[in-house]
Amino acid sequence: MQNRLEELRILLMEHSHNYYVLDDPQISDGEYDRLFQELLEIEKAHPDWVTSDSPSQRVGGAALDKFTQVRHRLPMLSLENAFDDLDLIAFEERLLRFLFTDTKPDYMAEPKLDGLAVELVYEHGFLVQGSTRGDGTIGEDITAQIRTVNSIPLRLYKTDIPRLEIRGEVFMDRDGLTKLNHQRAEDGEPLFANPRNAAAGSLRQLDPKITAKRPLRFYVYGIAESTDTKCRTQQELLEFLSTLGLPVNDLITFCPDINAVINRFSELSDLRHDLAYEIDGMVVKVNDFALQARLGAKARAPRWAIACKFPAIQATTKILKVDFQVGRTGAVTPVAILEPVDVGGVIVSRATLHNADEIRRKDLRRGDTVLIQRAGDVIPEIVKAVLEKRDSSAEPITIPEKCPVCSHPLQKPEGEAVTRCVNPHCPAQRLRTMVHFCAKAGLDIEGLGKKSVEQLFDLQLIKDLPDIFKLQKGDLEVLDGWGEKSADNALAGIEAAKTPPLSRFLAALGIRYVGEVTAGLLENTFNSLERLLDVTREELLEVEGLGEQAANSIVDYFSDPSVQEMMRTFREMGVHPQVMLQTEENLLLTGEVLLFTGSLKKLSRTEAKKLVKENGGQIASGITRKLTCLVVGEKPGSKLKKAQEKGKKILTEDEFLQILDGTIAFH
Ligand code: I6G
Repeated sequence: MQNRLEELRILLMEHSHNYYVLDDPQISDGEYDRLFQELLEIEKAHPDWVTSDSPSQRVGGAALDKFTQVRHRLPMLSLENAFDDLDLIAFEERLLRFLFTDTKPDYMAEPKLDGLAVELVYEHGFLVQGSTRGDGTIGEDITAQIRTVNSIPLRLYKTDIPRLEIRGEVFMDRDGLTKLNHQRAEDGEPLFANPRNAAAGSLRQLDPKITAKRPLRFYVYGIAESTDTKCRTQQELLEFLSTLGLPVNDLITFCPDINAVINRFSELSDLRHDLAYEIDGMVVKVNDFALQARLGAKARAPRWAIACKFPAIQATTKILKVDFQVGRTGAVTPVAILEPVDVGGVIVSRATLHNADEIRRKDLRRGDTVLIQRAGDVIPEIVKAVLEKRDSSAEPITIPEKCPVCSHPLQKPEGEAVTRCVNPHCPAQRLRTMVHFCAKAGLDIEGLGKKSVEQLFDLQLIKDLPDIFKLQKGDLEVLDGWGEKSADNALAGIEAAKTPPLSRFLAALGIRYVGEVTAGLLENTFNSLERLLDVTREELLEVEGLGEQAANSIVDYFSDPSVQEMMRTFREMGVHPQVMLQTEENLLLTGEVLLFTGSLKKLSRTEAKKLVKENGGQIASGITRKLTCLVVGEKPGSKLKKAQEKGKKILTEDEFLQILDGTIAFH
């Protein structure tokens, strides 16, 4: 009997694959149902024989209280965008420059689905986890919901791979979305504006039984680590994943060169309206994994792939009025309040006008009819005024002379497009800084979203950043919209935010020109917050990747007495940013400052510098005091002599590579 159960599981798995993945059913629905009933009866008689890959386990288990977080073993990156043929050519040129070669690569081109990226983990062929992309590092565990998607196999055809982290897109096709929205309209529920929202809204149901009723589909696009299989190219990988039973989009094509990529983009632009599902562009990938590995990734996106987007969706509407918003850095941004209009399924009622130069360049007036556009998730923008429709009541838009919030005179520095409120005590700036500090891009404090921070600020419960750490339960639970539970939740979030990674803390402070990447450089180089309090401009300029604007801004910020006082208060409140030293310590070039000179034979300069950074080292700007080692290629020139005179360590290119592959030691 147990053998029959295993036989039924496999039979049903194959028929389900034929139906949902290959779109080629081999038996009738009635026959499938009979096999399924037989399986259910055996499982009912022997509940302990039910396995996680049984087709009976798809229907959706118990509802969850909340989603738990999942850290992706390797980050789920995003993709940079291209918009036309020229951008694609520029993409190839960048690749060739980086690789220091004239040999052009071949590519794979795939339709870009308007869905939700997910990771599926298979251990020994069994699906053990499904998660959302989240912020790329941490997503949500949606295993129970993922299991209900019929085209996602619960068990792969091969079970000899210990662990495989599959990445792909869950989406809803046009037919599925139309039917779902029809039903929602009948039930008086709000409609989903696009397939992406429908997929996300369906997967983020705590009750997987609801997800099971949604017509979700899935296509795989890759794996987390290309070396996990023996495949050498993206093309081989997709063929291999297909043999495992995973659904691979049959419109993915091999392109021998960038011209073929460009042709394919044009073909897909024509084809897109006839497809059963919505696509918003095409993803292009360098085919060869060895080249992909050499190209590596930037902070958020791989260098070897790009998303080429279809032209934006446009509509016309009217500028009703213009508001002026004061941002975190005092920048005053004009925002057009529009007559609400449907742009490709999304109702748009506001659009940024950016700054005075942009308004002048586009000659926009209050009362104008304007053409607006939206590209994917991008904030809508005004393309131009429809001049034929302008009437005499249209009024010029001028930036106010005084801050709309604190009335301090505004400044527009020579050569800059932005008008700024320079009053450091401007409440709008303080509020925006606090919102940023608590938000996802900052310390990501649970329970302190934008609305709550605005409320606490309005009530003067928080006036400055450290005040966040002084909040008491009694302050919060009595407020409108709060209760004991939400107060406890926020306080737990605040407590957890007291020991953030230093780089996260620095990015959260909202120092101009200090985003995630620069904050990372500061953490790696200076290793403590205290060290930054008296950092000099010269020291900052020695950090590779840190420019003059950022250096000036950092010095100005930390030398300000009110900032020094704020840092003291943070300490008193128990806020201690942490430095991730343990991984750094283990790296081969930690503490070393290298410089390359002469022509390298095996590496391009960019690759060489990247290797130094990946191995914990820094790059010197010249033969400086901090330099610890000069790597010399052919015809090294005067730098070699200078470094020798100063007693610096000298390595050849080969020795440098041998150190990195562990053949010889650095010291
Ligand atoms: O092939 C892809 C399709 C969609 C992707 C991708 C994607 O994001 C939604 N993202 C990455 C990072 C890669 N390929 C490599």
